[in-house]
Amino acid sequence: MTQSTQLKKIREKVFAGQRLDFDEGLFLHDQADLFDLGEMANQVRERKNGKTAYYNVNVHLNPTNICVYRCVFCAFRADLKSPKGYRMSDGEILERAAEAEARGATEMHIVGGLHHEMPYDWYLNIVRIIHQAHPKLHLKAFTAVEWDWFARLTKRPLKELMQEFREAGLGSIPGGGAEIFHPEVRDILCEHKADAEAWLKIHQEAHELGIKSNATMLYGSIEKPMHRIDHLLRLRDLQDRTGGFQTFIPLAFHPDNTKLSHIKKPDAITDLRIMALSRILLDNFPHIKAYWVMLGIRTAQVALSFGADDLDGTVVHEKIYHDAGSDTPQELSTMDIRRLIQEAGRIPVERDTLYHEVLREEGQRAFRIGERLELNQV
Ligand code: V47
Ligand code: SF4
Repeated sequence: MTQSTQLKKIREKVFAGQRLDFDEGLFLHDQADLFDLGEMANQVRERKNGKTAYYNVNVHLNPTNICVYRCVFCAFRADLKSPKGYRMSDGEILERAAEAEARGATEMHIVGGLHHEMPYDWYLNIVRIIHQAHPKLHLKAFTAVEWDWFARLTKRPLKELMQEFREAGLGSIPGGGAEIFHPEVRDILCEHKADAEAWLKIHQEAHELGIKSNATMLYGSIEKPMHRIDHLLRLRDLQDRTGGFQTFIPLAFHPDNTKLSHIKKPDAITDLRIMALSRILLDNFPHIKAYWVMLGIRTAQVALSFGADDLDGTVVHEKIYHDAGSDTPQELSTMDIRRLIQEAGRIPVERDTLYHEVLREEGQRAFRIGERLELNQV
């Protein structure tokens, strides 16, 4: 089959809502031009989410950066005795949660390092004290790597731990720690932490308990195209079985201050290609997120026409990407986010973590493209 016949066949499948296989994914990755990819991804995006672009009002909390692991792509972690290392007290954590509520946040995104000395109860207590003080905040807490660590610390079954956390106030699980599943890459990036099977099993168990989660892929370090396609299809396979994933977030590697600082950060074209490819291949994921902190505001805006239907949130206090060289602002106001979405020709909708629309004032639903918004400032 010639290249153009193959592309035509794939386009027809995508437009008919049919699933692509590994070879077709690889063909698109290597051969399709940016506009073909964008057109197909946008078709899938609009079929699933129309012209809507979601955002939420959230705050990040990284209770510690001290970590037993040494992932080579990570600029955030610190050794136990390092001057850069920190661990927040309960008081500092509660202060951050009070700040989140005062800003009108509906979500706290809580992830961090695996501290050498802190017991399981320390992590559980973080969720408990925040939930007790601010029961309306949705707590999206701890990546699969952290959950794997909790199971190693306690030697208890994961589902039991998740139940315990849910009773303490856990709402859902973020998508971090997935990196690249394929062992040829994973063994180099992060040798000792939860492997692909463990990561997928943890999300499966969460889904079986009715806990929703997200998924990510770290691209642009040492992986090859086939590793990216393999990663996406493993996620699609689990989603077929559980339906528990809400959002996929492609994460571009940021090299500054990491052991891979000789590698160049992916360019905007790569970012858009991966965004589009993810939307096309992950036909069973409801949402694809253009995480503006990682992409930069301009590329995130364009990504809303290359498959993405979500910009994440106001964020505030982001450390992981800023430690690794991100020059995006520390936060965006909801007014900024709504304006960015409208400029991209999309309809801004504030969502909560589980994608319910948040209506803050009477009539907000009426806001449409072109209107200048003064509402929703927090
Ligand atoms: O697990 C760490 C990645 C993840 C670097 O679920 C890096 O809604 C690039 O998962 N360059 C944490 N990536 C962030 C994350 C996330 C972000 C936004 C929303 C959600 C969600 C999840 O960041 C880590 C790791 O995969 N990461 N260091 C780096 N230098
Ligand atoms: Fe630790 Fe997470 Fe950084 Fe790996 S990515 S070193 S697990 S903080």
